[in-house]
Amino acid sequence: MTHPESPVQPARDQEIAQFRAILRSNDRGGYAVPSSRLYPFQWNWDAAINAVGWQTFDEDRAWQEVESLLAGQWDNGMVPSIVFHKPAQSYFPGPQEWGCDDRQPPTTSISQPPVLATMVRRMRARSVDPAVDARLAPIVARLVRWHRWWHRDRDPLHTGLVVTYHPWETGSDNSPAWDEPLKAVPPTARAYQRRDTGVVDGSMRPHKAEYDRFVYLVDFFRDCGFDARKIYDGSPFRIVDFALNAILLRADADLAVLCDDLGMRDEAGELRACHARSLAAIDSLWCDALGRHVSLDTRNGRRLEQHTHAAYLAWYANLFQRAGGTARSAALQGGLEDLLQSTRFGLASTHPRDPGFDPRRYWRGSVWPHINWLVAEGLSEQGLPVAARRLRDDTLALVRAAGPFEYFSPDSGEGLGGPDFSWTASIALILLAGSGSGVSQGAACA
Ligand code: 2M8
Repeated sequence: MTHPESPVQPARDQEIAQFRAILRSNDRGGYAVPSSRLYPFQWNWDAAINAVGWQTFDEDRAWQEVESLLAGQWDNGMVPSIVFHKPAQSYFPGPQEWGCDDRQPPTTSISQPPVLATMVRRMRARSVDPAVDARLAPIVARLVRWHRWWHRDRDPLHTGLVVTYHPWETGSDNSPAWDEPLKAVPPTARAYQRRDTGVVDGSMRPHKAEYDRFVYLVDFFRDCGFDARKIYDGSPFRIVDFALNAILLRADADLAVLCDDLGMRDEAGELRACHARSLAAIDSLWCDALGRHVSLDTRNGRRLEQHTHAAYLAWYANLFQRAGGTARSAALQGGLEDLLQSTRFGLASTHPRDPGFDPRRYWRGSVWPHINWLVAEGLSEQGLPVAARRLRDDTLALVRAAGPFEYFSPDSGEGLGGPDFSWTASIALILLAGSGSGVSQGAACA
């Protein structure tokens, strides 16, 4: 702990002030945009991370971030990937392309990795508001409806694993893991105008071939009238993303505890049943030969074996609690060590040995601060503090040297993508406030 009069303290205070100022400048009134020109709306998992960032200095504003996101929830429970609270021209595709411009507020028709319940549990544990549970009750009720939507609409055959229909829904949009399944998606035949490459250099963004397919899928969902069964049966892209399923598993356990705490016993039981089924099912994604879990293309049963950051979320999801878990955790630690040693800064989102690796192009190799933090949280919780420390230290080193960019080159440390990025500032605030989740996984999954 730093002594109050130590010369380090003013520098730290200055840093904290800088990161707070980024959140404040990206605040559009109850929600923060990820980066003002590149992403001028509220994104789902960004909002969850930003809420934790806000809570380091403004708890009321933190809960507003959550409430604003949940205001976009659909009647079927889905919490969309983007809530278009106010119009802005600098982003494509907007609410009209999604076919959701008549909703209030307008949204997309897909979701994003459900980290929110885990973040809300953490926020409750750190709350200084004596009336927090009154504020939480409607939030938790909405979270329960969202999780039900995942298990019902995205797992209609009750396999225990949820599917996703769009790379944007995974959050790791152009990961090499999606290259193969994306080949089954026809490129759109219609003209469209990208906006992202007008804001950041095209070498840091997905290729046109990927966007042609991203747009095809957006149109396909709209043309299906957002009918859950039609989309499940007909979507040319239908994958089980290991990262998203691991995040949901963890979030189900955390939401069950929140339900217990608020006296929602039936909901807690329902979530624990989902959790138990998913925990058994996710085992099928483990690959002994690789020593890690992989994703799955459910259209053809093929495993998506690219070495990406996703596998390292297994600790965060507490997947090694069962028989044989210790050996698997050791195998995964070997993979992590190898990935960390392969670049100057960890955690590269794709291993440099993977043919799809590109250190500057978005999810094909760059380091993402929020992924580092989630992985580090899992490592700490599972008693692996050395690797956790390495990830936290690398993250702060990158942000300090290059500034709070969207992502970073794992080789040069160059800041890439959007500048003054909200969740990067949030992660820096969280790391500077001290590590540890304040959440015990053992209690969650008991
Ligand atoms: C990126 O995704 C959006 C689409 O949702 C885009 O590229 O236009 C991803 O990095 C995603 O994970 C993130 O939530 C979003 C906003 O930061 O940007």
